Amino acid sequence: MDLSTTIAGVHFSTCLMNASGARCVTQEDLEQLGESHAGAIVTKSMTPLARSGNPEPRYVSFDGGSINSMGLPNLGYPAYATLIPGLRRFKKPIVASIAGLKPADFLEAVSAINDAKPDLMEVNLSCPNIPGKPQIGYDFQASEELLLRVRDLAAVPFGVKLPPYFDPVHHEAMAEVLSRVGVSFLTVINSVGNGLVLDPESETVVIKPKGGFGGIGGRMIKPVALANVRAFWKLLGDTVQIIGTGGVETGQDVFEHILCGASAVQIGTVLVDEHVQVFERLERELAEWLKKKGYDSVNACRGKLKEL
Ligand code: RRO
Repeated sequence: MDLSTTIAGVHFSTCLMNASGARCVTQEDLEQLGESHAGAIVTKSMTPLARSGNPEPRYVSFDGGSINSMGLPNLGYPAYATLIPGLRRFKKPIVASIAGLKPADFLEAVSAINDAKPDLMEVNLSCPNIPGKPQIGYDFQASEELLLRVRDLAAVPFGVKLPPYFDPVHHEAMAEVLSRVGVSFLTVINSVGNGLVLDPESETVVIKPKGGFGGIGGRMIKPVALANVRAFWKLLGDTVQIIGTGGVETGQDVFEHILCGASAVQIGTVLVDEHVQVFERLERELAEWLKKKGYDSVNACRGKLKEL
């Protein structure tokens, strides 16, 4: 079974990789991804300065999903710029995730990371967890202005990591921004921002930052993720590759993302739960699904969802 894929002209030997944020902050995390069956190494979103993130507890998984308000804990881009060349020994694509608290942070990180030559950059317009900083992806004009400046600087192909949208008008508006800018790929979706999970016994929220509000991931967000993959695939076709993220626990979930139009799939909550061994299981389960449905590759299945 051919599980390989191509994103922005870069070949991936399998279409499964970590979602930025899940087990990818430290050198050890990144090396474990390198040694695993993951098809790529995606870094934690990086900012100019190292950050320890929000106060704990800040990540809780529960039956059906996870809630997080990590607050961008990362080593800072200078550390990732130093680490990336060493990760090349794993002979798989390296995707540098770029974030910031203000536009200048993104531009600084893009310029610095150029020299480390990651294969791709994923510009994160959708972190929901910085108090007082709205998700840029919900402001179409601000997104376009930032991406145009990134385009002027980036020396490798770049894509965007988007928040979930819940209205076709918003999918259309963002697709137009992406087309005008000429981004190479998109990753949809980031966590569903500012959900609330609580413990009725103790009558308390389960995470500390922002009064308990945080990004929701895992099984319960799959329909939202699939809808965003499908909406953008229908708007953009195969001109811009889509990395589906959200709600993937099994090979069936990966298969569903690919049917909707995803060229690759990222794994978040279940990677945190199961560690990097999850990639072998998902690879096996995806191959079984493709075989059962008569496809010989990920490519052959992409976008084949039927409508009634
Ligand atoms: O670090 C986080 O709190 C975080 C980020 Br940057 C993100 O993009 N998505 C998320 O769920 N958490």
